[in-house]
Amino acid sequence: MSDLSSFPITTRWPAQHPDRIQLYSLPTPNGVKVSIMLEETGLAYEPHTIDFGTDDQKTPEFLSLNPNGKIPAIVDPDGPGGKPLGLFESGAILQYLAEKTGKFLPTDPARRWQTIQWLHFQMGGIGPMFGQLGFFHKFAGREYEDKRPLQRYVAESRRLLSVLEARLDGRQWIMEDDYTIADIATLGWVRNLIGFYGARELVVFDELKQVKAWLERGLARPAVQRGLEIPKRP
Ligand SMILES: N[C@@H](CCC(=O)N[C@@H](CS)C(=O)NCC(=O)O)C(=O)O
Repeated sequence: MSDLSSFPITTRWPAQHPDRIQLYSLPTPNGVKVSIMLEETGLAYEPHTIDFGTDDQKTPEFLSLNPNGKIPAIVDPDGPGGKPLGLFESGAILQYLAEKTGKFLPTDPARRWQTIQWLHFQMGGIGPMFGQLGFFHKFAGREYEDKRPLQRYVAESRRLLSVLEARLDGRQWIMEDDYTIADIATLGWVRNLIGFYGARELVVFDELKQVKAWLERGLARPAVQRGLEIPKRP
């Protein structure tokens, strides 16, 4: 039986199965990366819902695991050397889980680095830009009179999508025949942009034939469908 008592987060969200990976999350575009990955790999895990409505992510217990106050975060009772490991930042968690299982990250060194490169393209480009577009189009920023920030993030999001469109030309996944953590990181963000954020027309999504077909392929995967609903919303 694993001892997770050194992780204060477990006092607020107790582990029923301390031998399993503990996931603290919500089905947002960053959150679902990890639940999809856990579903794809088949690793045993226990999800805990972090409710933004009650600012769970700002509680001392959550901040003890992620001082940045954002989901997703995990505790792996069986980390390196068999010791428990806590991790935050979805890109780092995806890479960690890929290396732990030997899945969704090519072993060939050059292809491995290219996958990590595309993962960072999502982390540093798609995530932040689409997120700001969401703020200025769907959330509080919608009320701002000055439309230049919205225009800036729409233009940047379209540009990033066109980079993805070119990459996917003639490829079924970002890394050709290998479905990888780069796809897992990006799928939820593109789905969210045209779905929840309501920006389909704004980014002229229907012109992006390759991205559209890739998104459909991704969303057809049963593990993706399950991961998109985990943890349960409050
Ligand atoms: N770079 C971080 C970003 C995480 C992030 O922004 N998470 C959002 C949900 S998608 C969040 O927790 N927001 C709550 C808040 O900011 O209070 C990662 O990829 O893990």
